[in-house]
Amino acid sequence: RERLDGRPCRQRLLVVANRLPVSAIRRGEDSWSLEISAGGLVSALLGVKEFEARWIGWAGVNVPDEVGQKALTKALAEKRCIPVFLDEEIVHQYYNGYCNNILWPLFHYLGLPQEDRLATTRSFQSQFAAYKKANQMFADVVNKHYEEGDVVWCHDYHLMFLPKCLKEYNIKMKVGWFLHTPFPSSEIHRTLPSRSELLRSVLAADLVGFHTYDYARHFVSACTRILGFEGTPEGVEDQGRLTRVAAFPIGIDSDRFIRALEATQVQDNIRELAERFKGRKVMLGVDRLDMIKGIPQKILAFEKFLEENPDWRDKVVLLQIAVPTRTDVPEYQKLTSQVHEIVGRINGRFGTLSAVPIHHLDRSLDFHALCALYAITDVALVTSLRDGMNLVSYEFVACQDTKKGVLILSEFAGAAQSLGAGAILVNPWNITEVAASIAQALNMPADEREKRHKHNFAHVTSHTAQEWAETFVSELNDTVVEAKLRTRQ
Ligand code: ADQ
Repeated sequence: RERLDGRPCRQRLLVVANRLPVSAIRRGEDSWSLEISAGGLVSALLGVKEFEARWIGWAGVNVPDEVGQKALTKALAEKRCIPVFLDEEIVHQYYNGYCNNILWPLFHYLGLPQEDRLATTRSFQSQFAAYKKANQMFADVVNKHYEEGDVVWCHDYHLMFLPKCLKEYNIKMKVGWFLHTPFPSSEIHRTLPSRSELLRSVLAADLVGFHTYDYARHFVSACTRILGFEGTPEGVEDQGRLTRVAAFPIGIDSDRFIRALEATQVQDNIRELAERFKGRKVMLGVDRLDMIKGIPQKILAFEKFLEENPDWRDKVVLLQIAVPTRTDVPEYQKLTSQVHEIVGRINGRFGTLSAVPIHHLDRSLDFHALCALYAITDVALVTSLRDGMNLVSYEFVACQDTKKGVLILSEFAGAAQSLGAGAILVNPWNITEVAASIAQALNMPADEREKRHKHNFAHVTSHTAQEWAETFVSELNDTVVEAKLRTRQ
């Protein structure tokens, strides 16, 4: 394609994700204020220079009226975002229901919901119907904005039905799909009532990507065992049609963190924090408050460490920053109370009039405050029970070039594959082992810390988010679109 002035246009990349990277607040009948949320995906794609990215997704708000929808569409267009409008009932059934209550726990090995079987079956069916309907609504918007030559990159477990919907519209559309969570063992995926339909829909894509080789292998096994398709070194093949399947480990925009450490605001914050925790080693946890992050297990391991190491009791503090998410879901409310109860008990048990061993904050921190915390930390504790990758571990390493602190990392986080050589790897379910790792980390000699940090820092600064996005998109561009749909059901 060429512009009117004859210069070639950059290829357009349509990024489709459940949520747009903005928070939208309604100011009046036809006015909105928008704030860009600088997540990993946004900075990854800002770094991809040879493509012109457009975002398609839900803005996270219910806009039932046409005036509001028009105004929001116009405001979003300035940020290169295109909204998909979902009503409250669809959001309830598709997002809270099928995505967060069924797929999220299942993909993290927490199984399907265990309530009354009949009720579960009924709600399962209506939630799956809503999931398909919502995916079709995303597909309608993509199709409306698609121009020949665009590439379409679908993200995550919310949109597993999308590749098929898109190919039904236009078989020549180049479609990639990337999963940010683990893909579980095929034995786990087999329990999902809609297992085959979802696999077939994903296989309609030209390229399917995962964070690790293991997740890619689990996906291929699910396709061979459940659908009877053939697994090949390139991906999954059926009746001559190949879907490329590969690992594309995500990274972070490490320069953004390294640069932030030089900002005056961050330097001031670092000095303040160092003063406040003078004489004590700082341990840090930063997680969304989600059952997959293993927060109760982490805190119990810290308690065991304090129990077994009385000399450390007034010399170490654990800062646990937990951003509440999905706060309307009962399991998440239960988790919050459980964490509060454990923290209260441990602080009551080991606290003194002047200090407590655990500071637990139920909130998000802004970027600069987070960088300062990462920088003053001696030991970071990432104990996810399962985690697609875990970017907190990467962010911590990026901010540690002065201090050279230790990373304790769950072997069930995708990051264990990349940062395993520099971190202390643990089984987060084994509280005794995690407690022993805390002691090992706090007592680690400086030369060993330095050696481990160097390894991880080299990885985090050379495998960036930008490189991840570029590799995925250029590989997607290289796939040959086979203009036929699978016919086998
Ligand atoms: P998440 O489950 O959200 O992502 P993670 O990869 O750790 O997990 O990313 C969380 C992001 O939120 C980080 O950038 C972190 O800085 C930020 N964050 C977390 N707690 C915060 C707090 N209290 N205050 C401020 N910021 C906070 C999903 C998958 C992961 C996968 C990513 C990317 O579950 O496994 O690594 O997508 O693919």
